[in-house]
Amino acid sequence: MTSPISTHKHGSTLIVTSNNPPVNALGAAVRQGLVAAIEQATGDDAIHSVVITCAGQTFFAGADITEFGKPPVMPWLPEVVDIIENCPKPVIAAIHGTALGGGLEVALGCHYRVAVPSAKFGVPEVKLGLLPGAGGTQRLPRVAGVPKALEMVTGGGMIGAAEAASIGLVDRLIEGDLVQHAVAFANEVKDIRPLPKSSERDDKLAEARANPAIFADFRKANARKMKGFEAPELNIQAVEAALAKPYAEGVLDERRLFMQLMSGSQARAQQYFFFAERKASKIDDIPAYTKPRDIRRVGVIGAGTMGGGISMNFLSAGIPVTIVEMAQDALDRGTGTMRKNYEATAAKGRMTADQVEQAMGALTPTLDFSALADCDLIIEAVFETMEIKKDIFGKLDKIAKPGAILASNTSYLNVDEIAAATSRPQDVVGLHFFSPANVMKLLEVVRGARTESDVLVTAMALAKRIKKVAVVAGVCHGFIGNRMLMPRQVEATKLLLEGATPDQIDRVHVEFGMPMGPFQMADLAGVDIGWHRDPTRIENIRDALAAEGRWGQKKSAGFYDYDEKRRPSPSPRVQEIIDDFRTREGVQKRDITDQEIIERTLYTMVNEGAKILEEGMAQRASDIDVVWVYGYGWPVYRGGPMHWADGEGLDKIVAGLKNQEQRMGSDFSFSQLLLDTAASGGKFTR
Ligand code: 3H9
Repeated sequence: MTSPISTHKHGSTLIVTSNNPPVNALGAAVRQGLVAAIEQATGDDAIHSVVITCAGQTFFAGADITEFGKPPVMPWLPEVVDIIENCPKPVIAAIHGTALGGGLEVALGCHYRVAVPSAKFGVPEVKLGLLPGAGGTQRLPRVAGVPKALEMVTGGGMIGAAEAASIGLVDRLIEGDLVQHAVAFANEVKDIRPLPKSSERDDKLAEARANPAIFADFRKANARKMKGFEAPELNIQAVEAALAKPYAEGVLDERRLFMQLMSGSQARAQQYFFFAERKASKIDDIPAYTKPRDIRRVGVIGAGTMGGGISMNFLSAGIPVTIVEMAQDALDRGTGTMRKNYEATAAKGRMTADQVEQAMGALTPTLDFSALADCDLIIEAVFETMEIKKDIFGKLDKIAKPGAILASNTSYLNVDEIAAATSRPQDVVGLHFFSPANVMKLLEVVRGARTESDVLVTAMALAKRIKKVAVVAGVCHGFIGNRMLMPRQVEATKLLLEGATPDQIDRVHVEFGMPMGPFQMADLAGVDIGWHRDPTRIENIRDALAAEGRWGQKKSAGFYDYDEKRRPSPSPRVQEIIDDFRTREGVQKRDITDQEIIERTLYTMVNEGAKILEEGMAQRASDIDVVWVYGYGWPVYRGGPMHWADGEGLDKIVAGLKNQEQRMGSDFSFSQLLLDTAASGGKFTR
């Protein structure tokens, strides 16, 4: 097998090139090739300097994640980085694309770093439940300073080349041919001794030592973001070691902390999720050569919260939008909200005033439905009523140009029935955005019985363009996400009658890692959503709350009471309503354990997920996990409901559900797939 590392001499410089598509991951062959190249440079008197560069789209994007969990192949990356740093001749990293994780660590092992202005730098290990384990937690603070290193290792985000240069992570920015300029740079520095080694620097550590509260302050300021995750704290501890100990001891701490993380369930879940997310974009039964349709202009019907949010996605990506409403005031309100949202983003420094104008300038608001005629994709985002949707699609059928994609943002309704209102069901698809649509990353792409392959491929490609993660769902009530929410809601509400409080149920969910529990979510979304609006018709607890105007946060009263700062507290009135219902229904009050709440609200979701899978409504179990992590905030360190269930043990899930089967009554039935997989000792996701 040929090595992905090749070398050639250019004068007295040895140019070392990695060619390991797609992202130059630092797999075993790359590591071996790098060591051999450094040995070659060391042993050749005619060589005075070394340039390490990468072919293809990017500099090394990190260790090869597919090797994790397999028997290690030597040399290990930390050793490789040390070998580079100990090369007696200057080594220069020539960086383009993304220098990430182990890739940045290799660059830090080099004596100098030069980069093109578009290059990006980061240590995303924390997103895989890890820390930069090839000396990165020790070298990065020495080079970039402790505050920046803390931000980078715990956040996992990227910084641009200009910033990298300003903090000393990059020695020179290069316009023009990267390798040619890197060689020129190498010639400039080839005689400088001693060689600057990241591991030997102390100036920036000394700055940090002057502020003993630096770590405590950082922990406090970021506590909310890091809650529940193990990796950020261990990243901090590793940087603390860089400050407190000599380099040689600091790396030992780094190694110990790295191994601790690597052997934990969070790292397993987060690495699983990395691949799950990438798999979600693939549709198994559609050939890779299927070409997407060209989308140059998007139409959106409805300028409400959803329509506005959906439009913003396209505008932000530079795709013009025509937005249609029925009345001028609704149109003005909608476009006004969009502008306000953009301006709020600009105020936070995440957009320039020019970009706001550019985005708003690409919006065409109109009351004229026929203005949609030149759109390549039209997304309907109006009331969740089948009759209205059918009427709209009937009208669209008459005005949309041939080949235009007609999409519905429905969250529950039957996309096939909507498609049947047109003469072109092959062009109809569901595009279920999650609220707030300009923020939430998830997009459920609902595949109708007759949806054409190229329509689906277009939807998936478009999702990428607007920076969403798309998951394909089949036509069923609530698709993947909302369908799994239903059994959770049913059981959570029954648990109130049986003796649990909203507070207890929500606490169990929040402790599990969800951003909020079912009743906090109801209060946020609006208790009145889907309510029949007849205050005399009180059939359940939710009806009773809605009838009293307890519509949730917007009314400062819902399942909780809210103060003027929207802080919730348990509501005596809600408890009265629950107690009344209990008496009315003749339910016996009893103590509910936290475990029962988990079994009835989370195990039931897993069961529903298994049904979705066995009915073919999701392509794969990992897609269900992607929906729950990106659509509902399922903690990524638990991988998603299906991965979590595998970790719990499917036999335990089945046993828990059997325990509760009688209490759940006719609301519950087992998924045969869950029973069979558990019985055979199988798993959904591994
Ligand atoms: C690490 O470095 C640990 C060390 O500190 C310590 C060691 C001791 N490995 O994302 P894309 C695949 S941990 C293997 O769609 P993009 C990916 O699965 C690592 N495979 O492209 C996909 O495969 P497929 C720290 C990888 O252009 C294909 O490449 N580094 C790796 O949208 C294309 O990926 C990271 O966490 C990998 N490291 O984005 C960086 N990376 O085509 C992770 C990607 O079969 N990577 N693949 O589905 C990324 O963030 C993005 O891939 C990147 C490109 C920004 C580079």
